[in-house]
Amino acid sequence: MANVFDQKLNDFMAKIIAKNPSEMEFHQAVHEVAESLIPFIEENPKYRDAKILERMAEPERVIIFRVPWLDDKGEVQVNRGFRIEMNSAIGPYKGGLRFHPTVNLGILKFLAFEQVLKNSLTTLPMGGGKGGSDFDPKGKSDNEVMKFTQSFMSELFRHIGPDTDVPAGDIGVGGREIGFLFGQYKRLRNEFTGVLTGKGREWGGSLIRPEATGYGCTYFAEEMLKTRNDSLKGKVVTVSGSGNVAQYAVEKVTQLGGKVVTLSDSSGFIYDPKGIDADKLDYLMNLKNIKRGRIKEYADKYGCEFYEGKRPWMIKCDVALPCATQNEVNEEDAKMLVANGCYVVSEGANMPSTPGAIEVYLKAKILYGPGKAANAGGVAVSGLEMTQNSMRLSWTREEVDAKLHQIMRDIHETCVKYGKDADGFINYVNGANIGGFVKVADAMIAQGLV
Ligand code: NDP
Ligand code: 2IT
Repeated sequence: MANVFDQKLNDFMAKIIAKNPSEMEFHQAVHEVAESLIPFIEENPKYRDAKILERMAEPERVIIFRVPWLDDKGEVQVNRGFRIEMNSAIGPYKGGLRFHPTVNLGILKFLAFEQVLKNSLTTLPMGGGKGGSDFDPKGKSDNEVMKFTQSFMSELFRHIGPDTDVPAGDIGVGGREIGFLFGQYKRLRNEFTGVLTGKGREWGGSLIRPEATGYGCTYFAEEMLKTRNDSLKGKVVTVSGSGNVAQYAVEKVTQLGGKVVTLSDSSGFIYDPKGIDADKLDYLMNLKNIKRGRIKEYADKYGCEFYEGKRPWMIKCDVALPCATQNEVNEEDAKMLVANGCYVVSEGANMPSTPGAIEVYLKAKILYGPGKAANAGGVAVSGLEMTQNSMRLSWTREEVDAKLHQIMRDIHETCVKYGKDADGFINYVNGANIGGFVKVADAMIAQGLV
C-alpha cells in the first residue's frame, strides 16, 4: 500500500514542481502536507474527487507590486511587495507580512499554504494569506521604515479590508511597522477598522498579542509533555532567534519553571548556562526592540559565550524551541539534539526543521510539535483581536491569555485525534496536517467549484 501512496505523492509533486519552478520552500511545505494527506484522502474519496489538495495548492490570488521610496540621502529605492491570498473558504484571508531581504514568491507561498491549515486549527473563522517585501529593515532609520511602509500600503490598501484580508506582523514587522501601515491605511480609506492585527493597545490592539506566539508555543510544549506525565519544570531549554517569538517563549518557559540557556540572531548564538532570567530578558528586549542591536552584546554584558556563525542545537538540552526562521534545524542538528537527550521540539518559527530533521524526530519518537500547530497562538490571538474590534470592546489580559491557553489545548487535542498511531505514538505532523485540512476541505466542497 505504501508504494501506491508514494507513487501518488510523486505524481502530485511532479505537477507542483513543474507549475511552480524554483519555489523550493513552497515545494517543501506542500510535500510535507501531501505526505500526510494522500493516505487520508484515499480513504475519503470525496476529497480526492473534488481535487481539494490540488485546489489548495493553487493560491486564490497573488498580488505583486512595485514599492518605490526615498531614503534619507534622497536616493530612490525600489522594492517588491507581495500579498498571497491563498484560501478564503472559512474566513477572510489572514496572515502576516514579512520584511526581509530573502523574501520571494516561493517563501511567501510556503508561508501562505501553511497558514491556511494553521488558521483552521485555531478553531477560529480565518482563511489564509501571507505577504511582505524584500525590504531589509536592518540599519534603516525610523524615517526610512515609515517611508517604505507608507509606499507599501499605498498599493496594498486596495486589496485588503477587515472582511477581506487582514495582515499582521512576521519577521521584520512588529509594532512600529504595524503602526505605520495602519496610519497609512486609515488615511487612504478614511476609516478606522480592524484591517490589521498586532495594533497598539490604545488603537484597537489586543492585550497578549505580542506575547501570543511565544506563549502559545510554550503551552504546546507543555501539552505534549503532559502526554508523558511530564512538565517544563526543571527542564533545560534551547531557544533560537531573539525577536518577538523567542522573547516571549523565554518569558513563559521561565514562568513555568524551565531554564532557557540560548538565544540567537543571524550572526550567531549566545550560551548562558545560568539561564536567561527576567532581568536578562528585560535587557534583551531593550537591546532588540529599542536599540536594535546584535545578540553578541548580551554575551559581552553577562560574560557568557558567543558562538559566531553557529546555531544553538549543539548545546545539550531537554527541550528545543526553534523561533528564528525556516530550515534552521537540519538533519545533522536534529541528530545532535537527539543524541544529547533532547526529547521535545516545539516550533515557534514556520518550517524551521528540514525534512531530514523531521525524519530524525519521528524515528526517535520524540515529542515534535510542527509550527502550524505549535506557533498558531499568534494568529489565534490575532483572531481574538478581530473579534474585539468587531464588538468594539477589549478583553483583559487574563481573559485573552485564558482563551489562548484553551486554543492551544484544543489544537493539541486535534493533533492527538488525527495523529495517533496504532502503537500510541502521537505523530503531530499527520495530526496537524489532517486536523487542519478537514474543515477547510469540507467548506470548499460546500461552496462548490470556486
Ligand atoms: P522577528 O523579526 O521579531 O525576529 C526574527 C529573529 O530570527 C531574529 O532574531 C532574527 O535575527 C532571526 N532570523 C531571521 N531570519 C534569520 C535567518 N535567515 N537566519 C538566522 N536568523 C534569522 O520575527 P518573529 O519573532 O516574529 O518571527 C520568528 C519566526 O516565527 C518566523 O519564522 C515567523 O514566521 C514565525 N512566526 C511569527 C509569528 C508572529 O506572531 N510574529 C507567528 C507565528 C510564527 P536577525 O535580527 O539577525 O535577522
Ligand atoms: O505566521 C504567523 O502565523 C504569523 N506571522 C501571524 C499571523 C497573524 O495574522 O497574526
